[in-house]
Amino acid sequence: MTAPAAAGPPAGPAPAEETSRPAADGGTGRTAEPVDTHCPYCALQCGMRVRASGGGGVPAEVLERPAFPVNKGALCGKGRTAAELLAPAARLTTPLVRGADGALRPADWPEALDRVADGLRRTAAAHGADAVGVFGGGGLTNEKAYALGKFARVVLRTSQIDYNGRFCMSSAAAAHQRAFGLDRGLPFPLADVARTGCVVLVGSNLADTMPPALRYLTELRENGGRLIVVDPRRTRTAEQADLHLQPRPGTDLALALGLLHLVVAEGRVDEGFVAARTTGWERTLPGVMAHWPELVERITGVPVPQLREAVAMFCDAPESMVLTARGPEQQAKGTDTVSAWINLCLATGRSGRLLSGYGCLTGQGNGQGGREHGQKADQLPGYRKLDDPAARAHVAAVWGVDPDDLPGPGRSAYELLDALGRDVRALLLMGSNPVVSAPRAAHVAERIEALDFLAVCDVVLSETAALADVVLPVTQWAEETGTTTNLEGRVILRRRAVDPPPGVRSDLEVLAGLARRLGRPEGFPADPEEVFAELRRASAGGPADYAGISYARIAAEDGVFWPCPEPGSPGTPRLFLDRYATPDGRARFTPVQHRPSAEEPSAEYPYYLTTGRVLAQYQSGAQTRRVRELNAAEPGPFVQLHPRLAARLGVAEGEPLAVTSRRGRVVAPARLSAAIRQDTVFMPFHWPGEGRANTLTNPALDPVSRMPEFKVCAVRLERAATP
Ligand SMILES: Nc1nc2c(c(=O)[nH]1)N[C@H]1C(S)=C(S)[C@@H](COP(=O)(O)OP(=O)(O)OC[C@H]3O[C@@H](n4cnc5c(=O)[nH]c(N)nc54)[C@H](O)[C@@H]3O)O[C@H]1N2
Ligand SMILES: Nc1nc2c(c(=O)[nH]1)N[C@H]1C(S)=C(S)[C@@H](COP(=O)(O)OP(=O)(O)OC[C@H]3O[C@@H](n4cnc5c(=O)[nH]c(N)nc54)[C@H](O)[C@@H]3O)O[C@H]1N2
Ligand code: SF4
Ligand SMILES: [Mo]
Repeated sequence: MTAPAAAGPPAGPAPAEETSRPAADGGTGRTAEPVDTHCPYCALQCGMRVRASGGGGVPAEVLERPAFPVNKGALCGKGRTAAELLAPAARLTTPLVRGADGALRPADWPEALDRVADGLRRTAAAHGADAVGVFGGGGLTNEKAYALGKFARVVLRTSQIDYNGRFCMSSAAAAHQRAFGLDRGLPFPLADVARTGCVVLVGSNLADTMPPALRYLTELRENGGRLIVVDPRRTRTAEQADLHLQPRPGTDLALALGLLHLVVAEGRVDEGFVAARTTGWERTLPGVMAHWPELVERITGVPVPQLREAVAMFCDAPESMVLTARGPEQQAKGTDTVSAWINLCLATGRSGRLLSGYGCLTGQGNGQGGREHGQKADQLPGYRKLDDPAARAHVAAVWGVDPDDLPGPGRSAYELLDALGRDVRALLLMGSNPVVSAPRAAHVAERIEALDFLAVCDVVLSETAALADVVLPVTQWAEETGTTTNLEGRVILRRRAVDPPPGVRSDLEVLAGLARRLGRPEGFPADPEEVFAELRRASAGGPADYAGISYARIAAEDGVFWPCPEPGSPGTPRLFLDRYATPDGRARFTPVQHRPSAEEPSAEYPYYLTTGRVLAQYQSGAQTRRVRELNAAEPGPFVQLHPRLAARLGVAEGEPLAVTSRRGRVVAPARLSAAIRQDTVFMPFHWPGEGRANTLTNPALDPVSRMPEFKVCAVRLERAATP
């Protein structure tokens, strides 16, 4: 990165003194009572209790919270060890600024915030407001996501904001909107899964990615229900299944069409439901009929008898569900793929009624709420659309600005990262580590380094933060209060249980300090409950309506499901039972056709690479790689491959294997397993460096959702020389 201009005195108004924060423990350094809160990591948002333990080392302990209904006390190893990162030694405790020598050095908060305000202001002055970008995260609380979106539109007045949720569930969100007129990951509580008759789990490795949720699949089978898992690997989740379909990566669209073809051929369409509650079936049928079983077997590799067995299981059950996760969604045709699975549900009447339906298993801690309140490029709070004049007018009134002053939609996440150092020259990043997690990561790192100015808010010095001109150390889950919305659409409350170390501030305090410096002191409170009160008003009347939800209600009711328009309304655990959120109240079929992945194996790159997760590491690993127990369980990258493929390549267990795609080359130890297809290798993406999976991945984007194709690219494999 080019060295930032030396920070002059801020041109904005002189900052008032920044922060006053009441101590959680009344200043004693000890909190006697454990506090009910939630895990910092995935979308299951397991309930837990945290007790401040005082003294040095790890300042808190994580306890079970059996009364919380979703996880009923169970936690995975990540949740159990989450408190380790609260220790001052494990994280950042002072702002860092890049000095004239090019190295990061400690700084005090006023200097650091001045530098950020100055960097953003200079870029906007020289290149226009849209030369300043903002990148957020689906792990941020609703309050932070809301404040970040407002900060971009009102203070920076830039259209260039997006977030890592684009890499996560955006294809399912787009397909949800298309079919139902509304996007809530699960339109029913997770517990319904245990009571339906058949679940098709498409590209989810729940056993590793949401372990406490496995109980619902176990209960399903104990209740006599059947489980079908669709995954190119025989995962721990697939091992639970009555039927495991093991398709080639990137062929889920053909698979869903093939199943629906058999539904039609076998006369199992629910004509009454289709007539009464849907539109578009006639237009959809020809595409379905074009995917006859033998063709689908050729495309997917799934034998016809298995297709028939799956249709029988799905249709013989009185009720059934399809749940998708990243496997089918993180494809350049992810939106159409999810639409195809929704079409299957609609044609069989498995939607809009109790214990039946389609759902997406959202991933990040606030993957649901984070996509509702305005950090997305095309969006305003309450899941309103930025290009809708009525939405602009409503939100502008809450923000006290002229609707015409709100910018329009900006670039999607990968397109924004790709524009860095060119059209977008300064970036404020909060809650993501794209140097590890973005597709074609070497290119993204290069773009980030080409920025004139980068500011990163993080709890640790992530690989991306290490490239910043200013790093702002922020408080964490157990040190702050705020709401998240779990994968069910249940709005829940994380509560402050311990005091943060001196020297860190909350993301909300950072935004307040920057807004003040940039001449917009009002409208950016640092108190989360105040932000939430405004979010309620901004979301009122929108699709994701939080107006009736309060911190007090959440605490009293184990969370409240949106939409909840009035304080007196009960919230909405189950959507679409009477009508869909479309203008005519009917669900919409979408005609879709199978197409190949953006990159298919060739002579030069003969194998599929797919990527994903392991149990003990979380995302870019910025947090979990710093936790001893987790790191011991999964210390580094690997390439999972079938023993027969390994034999052909002459590589043994643990030996370094080079994996090369059109974007780059990585080396990681081979991990042999008969659980994976022989034409496919799998790499987890949690590590930087030589074994970074995203060096290889293809940034081909879905035309609707702008989701990159993390789950399929073509690679070459070679034994690497042992170092
Ligand atoms: N331990 C752990 N848990 C996590 C996370 C984490 O990083 N670590 N992250 C959280 C987040 S943000 C998310 S989004 C979720 C993700 O949760 P999941 O979607 O369960 O996780 P992945 O491992 O990305 O992908 C799931 C499965 O998709 C399969 N797959 C690969 N390609 C294809 C394909 O073409 N078709 C099909 N049908 N399947 C395919 C993979 O083999 C893998 O087993 O996990 C959340 N929970
Ligand atoms: N190859 C491949 N790549 C993928 C995927 C895949 O399946 N395969 N999955 C994609 C998916 S689904 C996702 S969700 C992304 C996730 O990838 P990232 O966006 O990189 O997600 P994290 O690693 O969770 O990064 C969050 C960062 O924010 C910090 N942080 C945590 N909480 C807070 C907070 O409250 N405030 C602030 N300021 N910072 C905080 C953490 O320390 C960490 O550095 O990766 C995507 N990348
Ligand atoms: S399953 Fe997810 S929310 Fe639950 S403890 Fe593990 S990481 Fe945390
Ligand atoms: Mo995700």
